[in-house]
Amino acid sequence: MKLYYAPDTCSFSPHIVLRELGLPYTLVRVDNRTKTTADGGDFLAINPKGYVAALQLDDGRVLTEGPAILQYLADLKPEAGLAPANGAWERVRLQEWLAFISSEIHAGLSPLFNAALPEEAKAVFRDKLARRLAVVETTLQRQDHLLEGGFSVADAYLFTVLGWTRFFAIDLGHWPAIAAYMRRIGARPSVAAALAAEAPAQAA
Ligand SMILES: N[C@@H](CCC(=O)N[C@@H](CS)C(=O)NCC(=O)O)C(=O)O
Repeated sequence: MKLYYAPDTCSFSPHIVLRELGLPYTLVRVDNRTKTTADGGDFLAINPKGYVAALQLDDGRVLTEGPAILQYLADLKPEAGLAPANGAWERVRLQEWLAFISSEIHAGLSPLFNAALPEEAKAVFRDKLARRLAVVETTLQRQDHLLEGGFSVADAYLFTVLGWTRFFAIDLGHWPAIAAYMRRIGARPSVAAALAAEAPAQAA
């Protein structure tokens, strides 16, 4: 498999999951501005949507959209327990979290990256985000991970997008359970290894 990624983006979550699962894969860096790959390819030929993450299977098929990629990977090795079995109530709970992270937190943070957006508009998104984080905080006050059963692909995704708050001076210390969660997930060997693997690219 090949994971098309860009540093400091949502592709970090399938990267964490690939390492958690110990599956063989190759990382291919994408330049999101030029839509080219580090090996000189046209990224739009891989993913016409023009964004990471994209997962290319060994037979050439390409899967996009983070929540779909995460679940596909987890199901390759169900014994690792990164996603409950399809059909189980907890699987639907996982999908509920993935949808919430995608549409409320990932998409909620995205406007803050937009240099053209005025500060007053960004303040609206910050307020909305704070309300969404309150929901996460309540859950993490009760349990260590988003699912009661333990670490799942949803945690890899949430950890990734909440990591962007450092770019916007959003202090996660306002949500103590989230801050503790970030330290907990950040201490996983898979996270450190994925960070290290992407670090040389960041320095480039
Ligand atoms: N709906 C997509 C969104 C992916 C996405 O937002 N990718 C960003 C990085 S986090 C990107 O590559 N943006 C570049 C662009 O849109 O040109 C998903 O959930 O996978």
